Amino acid sequence: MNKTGIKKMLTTTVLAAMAVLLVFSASAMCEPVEVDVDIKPGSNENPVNIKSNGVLPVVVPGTADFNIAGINQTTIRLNETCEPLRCSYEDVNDDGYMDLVLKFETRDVVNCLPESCNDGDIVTLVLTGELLNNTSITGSDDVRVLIKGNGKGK
Ligand SMILES: [Ca+2]
Ligand SMILES: [Ca+2]
Repeated sequence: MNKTGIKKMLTTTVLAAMAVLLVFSASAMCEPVEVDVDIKPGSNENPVNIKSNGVLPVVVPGTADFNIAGINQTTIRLNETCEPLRCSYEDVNDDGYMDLVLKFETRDVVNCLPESCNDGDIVTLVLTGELLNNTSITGSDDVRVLIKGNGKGK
């Protein structure tokens, strides 16, 4: 093989490699960005009384790397179907970064729990949405299902 042949082969290889890289980075862009989700800030157990008529607060904390102002609030859903009642900005955990505070109607959240829930069950709620640049975001937190009235919570 002469020099031109080798050069041609190398160019083809490089082009092919670049094409593969492009495809890879394009698919990486479609992957949802993982965000932190804190249901009921201040509580680790996150009890949800299914008889409650109250609201369930869900916080997406902002960080140095993640500005919550970039979230398109109208796209946010909990377990695919629950729409937040209202959204506000507040530095809930007092770390200097604004956090997104979402309030969901507990009734709505209960409706998207599995039907076979038992008292004390731990259920993962998944929050999904989009950023203003259409990048998908996703995050989750667990709640503890309370079915019997035990006087705690509302
Ligand atoms: Ca919590
Ligand atoms: Ca904060």
